[in-house]
Amino acid sequence: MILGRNLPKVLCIGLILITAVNILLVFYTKGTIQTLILGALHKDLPLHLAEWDGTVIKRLSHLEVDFQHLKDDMKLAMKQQENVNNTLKQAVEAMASDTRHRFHKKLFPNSQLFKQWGEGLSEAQQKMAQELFQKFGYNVYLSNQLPLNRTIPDTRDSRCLQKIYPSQLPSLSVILIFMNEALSVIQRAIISIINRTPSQVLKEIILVDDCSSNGELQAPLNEKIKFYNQKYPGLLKIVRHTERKGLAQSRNTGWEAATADVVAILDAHIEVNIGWAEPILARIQEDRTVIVSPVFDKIHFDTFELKKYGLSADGFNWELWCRYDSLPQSWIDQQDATAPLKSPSIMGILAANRLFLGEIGVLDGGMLVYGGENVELSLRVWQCGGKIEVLPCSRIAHLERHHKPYALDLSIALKRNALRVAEIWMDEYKHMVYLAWNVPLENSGIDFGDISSRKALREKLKCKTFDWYLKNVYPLLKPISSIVGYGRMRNALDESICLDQGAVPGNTPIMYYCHTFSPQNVYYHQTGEFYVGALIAEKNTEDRCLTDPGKGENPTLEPCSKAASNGLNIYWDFKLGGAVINRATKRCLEIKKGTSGTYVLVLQTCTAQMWKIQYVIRNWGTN
Ligand SMILES: *[C@@H]1O[C@H](CO)[C@@H](O)[C@H](O)[C@H]1NC(C)=O
Ligand SMILES: *[C@@H]1O[C@H](CO)[C@@H](O)[C@H](O)[C@H]1NC(C)=O
Ligand SMILES: [Mn+2]
Repeated sequence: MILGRNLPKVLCIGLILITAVNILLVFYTKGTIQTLILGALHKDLPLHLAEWDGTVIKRLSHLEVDFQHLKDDMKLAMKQQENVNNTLKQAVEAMASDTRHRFHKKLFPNSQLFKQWGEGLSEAQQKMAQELFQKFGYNVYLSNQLPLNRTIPDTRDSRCLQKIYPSQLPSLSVILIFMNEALSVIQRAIISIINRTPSQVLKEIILVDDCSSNGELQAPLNEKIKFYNQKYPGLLKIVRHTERKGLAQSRNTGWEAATADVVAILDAHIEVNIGWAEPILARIQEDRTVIVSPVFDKIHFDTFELKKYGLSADGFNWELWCRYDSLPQSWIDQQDATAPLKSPSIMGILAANRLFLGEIGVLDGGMLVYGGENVELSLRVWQCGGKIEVLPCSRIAHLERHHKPYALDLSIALKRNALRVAEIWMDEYKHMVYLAWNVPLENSGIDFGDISSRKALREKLKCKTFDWYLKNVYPLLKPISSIVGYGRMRNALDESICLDQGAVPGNTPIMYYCHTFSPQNVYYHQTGEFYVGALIAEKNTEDRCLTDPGKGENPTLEPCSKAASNGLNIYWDFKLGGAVINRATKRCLEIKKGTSGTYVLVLQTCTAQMWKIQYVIRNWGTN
């Protein structure tokens, strides 16, 4: 499960906004050019057109009939012309491209599929491509045309090519799990595995179908399997779920069917790269307790082109969303680009000694749909005596979907799974997951299922504590124990509006209509700080604190520890249902009617306004 590289959500939203503005600008510019040129042809010629001789202009009017022909003529004319005016040249290009589009009208100008791809497709082809894209979340139309055995760039560091691996390596079962994947994508995965894995180690490829409804994954897939097995007897197996069981249980099904020394449990929308298996098998042969992850490259959902990703550790935040973390200094200091990289977590795809993975409990079958099962495995591996490493010389290209058709809102499943992980593995730090998701600690109303057997497993394996994990494996996460109230902050004058972090980028908090997204998360600390916005609680990134700048009537948000060391006014007195008073300036956080008649957030002499915060920890606020 890969969800973007190292982009905090805030940054993501910012980028989306910037992109949106850029798109608008692009359209605006193109529109303007078109208006200019078409206008120029129909009305009086502007100055720079008048400089051209009549022939060229006559030719211009023919553009719509046969633009390619004319473009050549234009080029000739331009060569003949001494002082070619660049502005006009560009305008002509724009018009030529406009004409091309008129031959094949863009039917879905707003579809992400056609932003970088699809030039020259007929309307029927566009319709088909768009329909497949909606259904699968990637460009199946293109996938169906690309060779199943296509080559992809070798993205390994050159030093990987010098590595020598033992001639005797453990045998390998590759497990591909899928649910309504495109057949051509699955076939490309299979063929990449057959072509790029030493045949003496590749024992089997096990397909796990999590109850796909797609017709082409029934008989047609069976036919393909038969076909491959004629060429490679017994290589392919398929296990089909008769009901949908989700990611974790599909991986378990694959593990149960596997028989080789090592299992590699992969998604079916991948293409393994040259030499991917040897580093994995050699490392697991060396140490049976290591769970390994390859390095991922990205296959673009629209063009199917490969983008090389740099090496990074696999991590997660307090919501348990996975993400990429920067390389630890200790790894950099080794100065060996091929050295295994100790990693707090896996992204989802993994390889392991089959028996060891069984001993520690494979995957938690109680994790539903998608998300969090990778963090659950990771905590279990580390806390129960194993380790996780990313192997720089093993690379797998992974198709990053534009959207996941089976779960339009992934956060619902992840939230539920995250609470389950917290309850089983995170001991006295589990509140951090509840806080990050803005869920009450008691009676959350979220059913994370029966955890007794997983707790018994933890007991049986004599696993270490989450405290040990934080200190020894993932010190980047910074648990906080001083938070006493959290959730939405509402003023009694109008409870339909909530304290909100305001525009990003920007540091001016506002009052805004209450919603359920993290920009309205607020965390009040016993020590007096108010964090506003999504909870971060990490060593290298600061949460933002509500601040009285001391002058003017607008509060600000400042990076907390920097603000503290600069002596800014970030400490507030607050009791549930009472005023919010800055300890240094004695001003109150209040709301007042602005010029437009709506309430705005201000700092002013206290008028005894009352605030409430959604959830309370311990007995805070009652005394
Ligand atoms: C093209 O013509 C316009 C209008 O006469 C002029 O403003 C512009 O500088 C010219 N561009 C070039 C590159 O000569
Ligand atoms: C792919 O398969 C075709 C047909 O078997 C073959 O001609 C071609 O050389 C193969 N390409 C690669 C890159 O292996
Ligand atoms: Mn995937």
